[in-house]
Formats: sequence, structure tokens, C-alpha cells
Amino acid sequence: MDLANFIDGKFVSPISGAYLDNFEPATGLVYSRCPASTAADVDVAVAAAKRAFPAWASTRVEERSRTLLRVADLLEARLEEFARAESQDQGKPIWLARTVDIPRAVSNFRFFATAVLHQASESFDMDGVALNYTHRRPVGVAGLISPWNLPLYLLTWKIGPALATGNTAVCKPSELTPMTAYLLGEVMQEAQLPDGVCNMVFGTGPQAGAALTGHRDVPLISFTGGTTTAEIINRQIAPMFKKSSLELGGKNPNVIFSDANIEKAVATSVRSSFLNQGEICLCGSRIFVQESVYKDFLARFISATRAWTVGDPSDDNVKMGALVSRGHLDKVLGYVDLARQLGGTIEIGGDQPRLNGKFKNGYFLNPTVISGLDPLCDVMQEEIFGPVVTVTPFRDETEALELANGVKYGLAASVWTSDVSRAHRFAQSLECGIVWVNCWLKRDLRTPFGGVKASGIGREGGTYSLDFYTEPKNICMAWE
Ligand code: TXE
Repeated sequence: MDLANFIDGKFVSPISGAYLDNFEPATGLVYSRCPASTAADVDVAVAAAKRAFPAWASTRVEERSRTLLRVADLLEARLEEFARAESQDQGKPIWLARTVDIPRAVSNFRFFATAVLHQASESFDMDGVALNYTHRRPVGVAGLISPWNLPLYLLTWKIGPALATGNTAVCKPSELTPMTAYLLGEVMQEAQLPDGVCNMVFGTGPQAGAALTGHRDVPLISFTGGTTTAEIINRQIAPMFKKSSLELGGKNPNVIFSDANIEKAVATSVRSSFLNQGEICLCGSRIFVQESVYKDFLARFISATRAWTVGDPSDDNVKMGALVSRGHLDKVLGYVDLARQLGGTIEIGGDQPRLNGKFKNGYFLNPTVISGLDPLCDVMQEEIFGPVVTVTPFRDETEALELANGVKYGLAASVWTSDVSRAHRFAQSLECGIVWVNCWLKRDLRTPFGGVKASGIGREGGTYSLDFYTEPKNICMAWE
């Protein structure tokens, strides 16, 4: 099957006629092709979005809201089809796509289609001589670039607020997982989203992505992906003074104190380590355990990891599917080998499962737990982004904080303790954007999402998104 770009409300082939093979991670086989778009395709898409902007920006908020709610309803009606497509395209278990990815994509549209109806703006009375009010306008054509780990979830997280606030959009989904973004074009057509309001251009980052981030008619960029890529994008857009939000990688600590509920910490830590094959920027990939409970935790955690089955993503009983690509699997395996060379102990995993039939060449990896590494080594400093976690003991709160903050990233963290004072004290001292206490991945869409240090710039989520996708202008009206 050849996918097509979705431009100006129509599915169109890439101008160059070039395509990229799209592999199914579970089998390692090509099962479709996506356009290898170039700057020429991006130019056509940006022109369509620019043409559509004035009418969409001046469409009444209630009408924009109703249109996005139709998209949500139509997407929800095709949930099973989208879940199957996401699972086949990304390698994740279908139950995960069915219960998280696609429902969250529906929520993204519904949340922002209703939140925008209540967006407040300020006014200030200057002692009766003048009135200042803040007038918010959409920015224009939004360039939305999304990654391969939660393809539809993270793309709609951008499309929702961008369109709700009156912007138009050109989206560049990851070339590794184009399928659900392609199908979303069908939903937008059926929802009668006006032509050009949302456009999808498929292709590689350096070709299609760079053409979008560097386009003179795209004043706003929202990017989710790797820190290395964000450095390239930042250099490109800095001299163009574009408004940007960069949501990047993480190397998140999961800190377990001796007074934690160990049973709950173990059960949740298996999820925060291996959900979506560990391919979630919020995964807790560095587990730190207070030494008095370290041995007990490690034994229980290994036993729980053994039950985290790997196999056919379409099997509802399988916990983990395939990693997204051969290249990504090799990258993750490289870190496991490095851990061995550095003297780490592979407590469980570190190898590929022996699967038969059509899965024998799939990009599978057993969930892997490594102990005994120096916290300053590359395995514990760099984002691996796979089902590989380290477990390290610590003496006290001071050492735990030093270990947790001792990386260039600062996205998220989990803290397990029954001491409320310590929970507040420790959470407030962590260098990151999101902290979970005695839980993980409970996400309220109204909260700010994003990281600090090498995990990104800016916040999206709730009113933070509505603010990001609009420009506030202060207008001062004098009386006399
Ligand atoms: O990201 P990339 P990938 C991290 C994780 C992962 C690494 C690479 O560590 O191993 O990033 O993943 C587009 N100009 N995260 O390959 O390469 C690209 O086509 C414009 C964390 O997915 O950054 C894709 O659509 N665009 C992250 C998107 O950028 C460019 C989730 C992301 O690709 C471009 C995913 C360029 N020069 C990965 N180069 C999170 N925080 O959730 C690439 N792209």
C-alpha cells in the first residue's frame, strides 16, 4: 500500500514520485510505503495552510470547537482500526494502542475543542485613566513535528490546540510510523475540516522536516523528538525568531525509599520501565533503591520482569511488542553490550527472544535489568529509549537527590515514600518538569508538560498549549 500526503483536503502523491519503505517491526518486512516528500511538497502544503488561515482564524470559536469534536467522534468510531494500524506500524501491543494511544488522541481533540471555549484573557484598569486588555490571536501556520513512539497521541497533542485556537497546520509525522497520521486525513475529510486547515506531509527529517522548520511562512514550530535533532532545529530556527516548543528525551529517575510500599513500587516500576517497549520519554529508566530494601526490591523486580512477556503485538496477552526499527534495536543492544563491557550485571534479559514463524526476524528484545554500573557511565547518562533499566542502591536522601539530578536531562521522575514531608521536599528539589509520587504516568491534560535542561524548552498541556498557540497583545485604551 502506498500512502499519500494529505494537502488542501486531498490525498496527493509526492511530487518527486519517491517513496520510503515502511517496515512492520514485528516481522521486519516492508508492508507499505510512505512519500519521501521534499521541500517542493512542503511548499505546496504550507501554501494551502496559509490560504486557509484567514478564514479558519476568523471562524467562530464554537464552530472550530464543533468541527474538532466531530473529528474526535469519527476517530473514536474507528478506534479498533486505528489501534490495529498503530500496533502494526509501531510494534506496540494492540491492547496498549486500544487503551492508551488512540483514546488519548480522541481526548486530545475533545479536551482542546472544549478548553478553547473557556480561554480567559486579562484586563487592567489604570486608575480610571486607561484600560489595558490582552487580546489573543492565533499565530499562523503551525509546523508540527512528531516522533514514532506514540505516533497519533503526540501528533494530536499538537493538532488539537493548534487548530482549536485558530491556527492552520502542516504536520510532519515520523517516517517510521506514518500509518495513523495518514488515516487521520480520512477522518478530517469526513469531519469536513475546511481544506488546508490541517495538512500531513510524510518524509525524512532532514528533507521534509527541515523544509518545514526552515519555511519562511511557518512562524511556529512544535517538536517532539530527540535532543540531538532539536539542537539541529534550534540552530536553524533561531535566526528566524520562530516561536517554538521542544519536547525532548529523558533519563528519568525512579527513586524508592525504604519506607515505600515495596509491592506497589515493584508493580508500577515494571510498567514505568517496559511499557511500550520502554519507548516512552517518561519511562523511569534509572531505578534507585535505598540500600536497606535494595536486595528485596531487586529480587521482586526481577521476578515481576520475568512475567513481562514479549511477542506477537496482536496477542492481547503479550506485554511487550517489537522495538520500532532495526536501527533502534541495534542502538539499544549496543548499550546492553556496553553495560557488559563496563562490568555491569545483566540481572535478566539483554537478549532477543526466540520467536518462530513470521516473527523470527522481528525487532524484539527481552526486558532487561542491569545492576552494578557507575552512575556516571554512558549507559546511565544517555537516553537508551528501550526496555533497558538500571538498578542502583543509595544510602540516604542526599545521595538519592545527587544521583537523580546527575544527568543532562530533566524531564520526569517518580518518588516512592510514605513520608509526606520527604515527598514534598524531594519532589521540589528534583531538576525536572514532572514528578510522580507513589505512582507513574497519571496524566491530567490540564497540567504543564515538558522538561528542563536537555529535555526541552517550553510547556504544552492545558492552558499552556492555548497560550503557546496564540500571541497575546496588550491594548491600552485611554479615556481622555
Ligand atoms: O527522533 P528524531 P526519533 C528520543 C529517543 C530516541 C531519539 C530519536 O531518545 O531514541 O529521540 O528518536 C523529525 N528537521 N525521543 O528518531 O530523529 C523526524 O522525521 C526537522 C524522545 O523519533 O528526533 C521525526 O518526525 N525534523 C521523544 C521527528 O523529527 C526532523 C520521542 C523526531 O525524530 C529533523 C521520540 C530535522 N533536521 C524520540 N530530523 C519524546 N520526548 O517523547 C528529524 N526530524
